[in-house]
Amino acid sequence: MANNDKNMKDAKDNQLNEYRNSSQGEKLTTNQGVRVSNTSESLKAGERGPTIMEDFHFREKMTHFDHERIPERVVHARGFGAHGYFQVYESMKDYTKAKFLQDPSVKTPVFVRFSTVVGSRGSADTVRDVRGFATKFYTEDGNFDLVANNMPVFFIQDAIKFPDVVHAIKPEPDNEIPQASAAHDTFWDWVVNNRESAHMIMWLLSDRGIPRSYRMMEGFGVHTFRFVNDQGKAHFIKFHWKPLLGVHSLTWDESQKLAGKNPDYHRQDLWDAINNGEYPEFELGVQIIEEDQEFNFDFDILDPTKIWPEEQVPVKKIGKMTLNRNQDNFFAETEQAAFHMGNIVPGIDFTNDPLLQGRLFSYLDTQLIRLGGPNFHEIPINRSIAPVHNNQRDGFHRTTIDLGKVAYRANGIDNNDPATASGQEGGFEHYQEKVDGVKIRQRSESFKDHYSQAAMFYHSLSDHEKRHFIKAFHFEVGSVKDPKIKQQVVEMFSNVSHELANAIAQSVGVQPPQSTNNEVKPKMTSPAISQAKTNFKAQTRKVGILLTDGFKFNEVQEMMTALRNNDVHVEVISKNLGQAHSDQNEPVEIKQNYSTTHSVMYDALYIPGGKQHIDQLMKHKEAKDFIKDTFAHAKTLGASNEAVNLLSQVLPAHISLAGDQSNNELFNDLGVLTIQQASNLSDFSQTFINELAKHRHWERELKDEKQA
Ligand code: HDE
Repeated sequence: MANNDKNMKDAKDNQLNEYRNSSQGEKLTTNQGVRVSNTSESLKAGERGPTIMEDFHFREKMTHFDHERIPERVVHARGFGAHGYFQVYESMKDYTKAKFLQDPSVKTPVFVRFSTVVGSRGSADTVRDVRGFATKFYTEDGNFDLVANNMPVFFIQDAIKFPDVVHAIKPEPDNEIPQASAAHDTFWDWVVNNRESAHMIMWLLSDRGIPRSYRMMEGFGVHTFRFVNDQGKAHFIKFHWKPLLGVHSLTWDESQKLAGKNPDYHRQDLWDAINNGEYPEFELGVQIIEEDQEFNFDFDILDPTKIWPEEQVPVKKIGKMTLNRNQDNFFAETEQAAFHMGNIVPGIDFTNDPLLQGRLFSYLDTQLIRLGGPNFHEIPINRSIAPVHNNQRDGFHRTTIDLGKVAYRANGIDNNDPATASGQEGGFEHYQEKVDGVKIRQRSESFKDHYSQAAMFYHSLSDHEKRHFIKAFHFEVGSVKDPKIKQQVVEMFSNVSHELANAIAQSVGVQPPQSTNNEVKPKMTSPAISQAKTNFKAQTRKVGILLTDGFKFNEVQEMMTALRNNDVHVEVISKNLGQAHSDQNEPVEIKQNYSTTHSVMYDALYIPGGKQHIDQLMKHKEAKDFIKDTFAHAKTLGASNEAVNLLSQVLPAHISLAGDQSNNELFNDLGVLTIQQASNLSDFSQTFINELAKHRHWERELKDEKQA
């Protein structure tokens, strides 16, 4: 593989191509290439007789099947991958000598695996959880793995506690309940006894825990790393991924319904977007701190339970990743992908963050059994595109055929090859940090403040985010059975906010906090924590249209054309699949019936006019449920002409509709758009698209609550 190949994307694709295998037009064979004449009847002694041992094809087929499963990852078991490429915006030479961060014309191939953490491989995508965001950069200097999450802090400060937090959050061991959920006694018992988790709990129970899409989440490297330039000068850095579509979340009710209606919601969304050519894009950002500024902050910059507030240390956007190719085979690529914190390239280096240090051990170790031995780097998805030469040999599933006799160093027979490389020749040289200390099992005093940033988080949320967050506590802590644990949660979070602690106590049936004067007053808020000021776009979102026979064709046509011109997807839904016919008998294709879809699969809903069609919809309970859920989940909802009557019937108490208005006047009440006596929908459809771009109309939740 030429090192000077500018189009590195093709380099990985070409490499994978050597392993792709299509059976189209081929004969069925055994694994030894022997053609098989019959694979549906085993070899028997007589038609009704016993199966014969000699049936080598039966034995091979069955043995392979019996061993088709490998252990799932102990965490991040459920995931989904995609290929793409990364390009730096301008040379980062002043900060790092990493080759993939030098030349804007170079496309470095990447493979990304998104995941949930707690659930097993078959669990639902939309559960409340941290999301993994692991990226393998196939650089010309070898593989660099950025193994990130969608939250910037972690539960613990020292890796030795990882088995404890994972045991606590996983299903309880006596009955393996609950699946993919933190809402149970052992987890909250662990939280109240491990208060460094306070800040991470804030992120987990916020809307960040239920993303709308993998395409709409941020990624964070969490730890403090180093960039090192070719002069050997280092800077402390933190990595960020910023999605161009903005950061958006589901509502809790929606995420629960989706878990049943479509457990594959997130993977389907990613797969479809890439297939449709709507390539998800993420900008890579870095926060940079000079080495001599290490102690200038009121938190320890090595503490993984702390963020560097973006208002204090801005995120510099240095490049962009585009995901443009779906995997060919889930098992071969997503399942066998092996990420490792130690996959690092010259120009990037570690720090003494004790969580990072422990991860350096765990990732390599975990692959040995999962992937069956030490040669998992030879699995196509894990292979570097930079040449690999060393004296490591043999082991399970070795595929490389190493030539020659020599597998040791120092050697004279082969001229001491393979030779080591100096720093100038691209050899990895560890940053020469001075380390001086006594052996000690103790945490630094500077890691002891667990509440300041948790309080900063709380006070940085917008009103609707705070409401969602408090409700998340009601569910999570309300699901805990032991009143003692619930009380301890209230006491613990009274350090963050008494308003919050009281709201939890009231809902989960325990006493308000006993402590007084313990609430931490944050020195600052960090608007970047909130999702309220993210990017808002209508593109790639999905709109449902409810139809039955007798609808007004021009209304549907106008709306569909406007949506499609804005790269919005449209699906027509009715009671039965097939076609619906307009009042002038024009046919429209029905994509989904009430059983194959649900309101939670859409970002917005539109209902056109037409008397006969609306009379029918009024009789469909499912159509009414569609409207109620669209409304309750704060989504854009549009109705034209006769459809306005349907909305007034389904949502009588909630909303001011154009029912009282007339004469083609567009009425917009918190994203519920209505118009009557309209012959032309051009303004209406444009407003519908603008409202759709807002993602949700959260103020509607307040109105809903007041009138409930
Ligand atoms: Fe992981 N983590 N982790 N983790 N992690 C794994 O490695 C571990 C942590 C993250 O898509 C495992 O290959 C320890 C932080 C992602 O394949 C395992 C500690 C962050 C993935 C492991 C942490 C992560 C993993 C399980 C505490 C965000 C999925 C399977 C020190 C920065 C990678 C595997 C994929 C997976 C260990 C904490 C992200 C067991 C010991 C912090 C995205 O090795």
